Amino acid sequence: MKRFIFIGLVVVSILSVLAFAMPSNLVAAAAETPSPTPEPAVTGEPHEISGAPQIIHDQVSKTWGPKKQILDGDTMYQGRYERPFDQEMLYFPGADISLAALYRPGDGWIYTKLRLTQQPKADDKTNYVIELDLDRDGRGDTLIMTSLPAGNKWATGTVSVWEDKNKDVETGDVNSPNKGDGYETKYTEDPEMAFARLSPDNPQDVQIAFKQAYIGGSKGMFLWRVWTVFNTWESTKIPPEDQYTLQEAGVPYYLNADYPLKAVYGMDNTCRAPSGYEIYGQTRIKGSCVVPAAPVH
Ligand SMILES: [Ca+2]
Ligand SMILES: [Ca+2]
Ligand SMILES: [Ca+2]
Ligand SMILES: [Ca+2]
Repeated sequence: MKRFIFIGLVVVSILSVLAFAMPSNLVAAAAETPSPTPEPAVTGEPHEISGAPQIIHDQVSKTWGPKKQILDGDTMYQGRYERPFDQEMLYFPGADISLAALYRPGDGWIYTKLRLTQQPKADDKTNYVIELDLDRDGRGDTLIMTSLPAGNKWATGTVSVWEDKNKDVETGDVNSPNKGDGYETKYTEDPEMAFARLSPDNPQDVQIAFKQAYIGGSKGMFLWRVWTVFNTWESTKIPPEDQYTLQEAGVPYYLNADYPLKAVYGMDNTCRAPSGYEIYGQTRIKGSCVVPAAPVH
């Protein structure tokens, strides 16, 4: 018995060390709340956000950003970006994601929050994006994009939804970009599929809600992550590793030979996290969040 307790303590200790060692990548899973079936189609606006979120932390670059560089969090071959800078390496804290949260309260909507390092404003010229990977192959399928929402009320006016119908997103890599057409098809089936607003509670948050029917209902499974992209980035040019090599893109690490940023600037994203299911240990999903290894039974 003592031996099992000892092993248990060792596992707990290792997990604690992992949790402290990797704060920018850690993903915390929230329990799913099953909703009643059959699921009625929702209409009207999303509601207030409730329940426990799943949270993805992202690198915050406010210390090094003003020095025209970053310390960590940008790995282009993994599709991970930390480039909230313009072409002159001027830092935009309102475009620097610090965390993302996703809520599935079971009311017909899925809610997401993007928390920026500073209150977002129109001068940031930034779009806020949630990317969905519906077949969970580690390649995005849909972008729900909004420019800066007008206010604290849910509205569709700033939102557009783009799909990769011809499935060419992330089929190349940074060494041989596929030069595809990204998320080329505008989704028009339901003009009220997604809403956005500024948070009524936290001035640093942009919120996006979309119908859970889009991901297959209350038990739907998908991978997700969030982006900020300057509004000069069309959905057809995302992700940028499909369009540019590392040399063309430039690098935000000061001592790197490819510093400073060149073609790929004005961009931040998070790692990818699963919703509705779990990933344990090693995964082949590109840019996946680091998750603790499965417990040994
Ligand atoms: Ca990032
Ligand atoms: Ca960031
Ligand atoms: Ca996919
Ligand atoms: Ca495409």
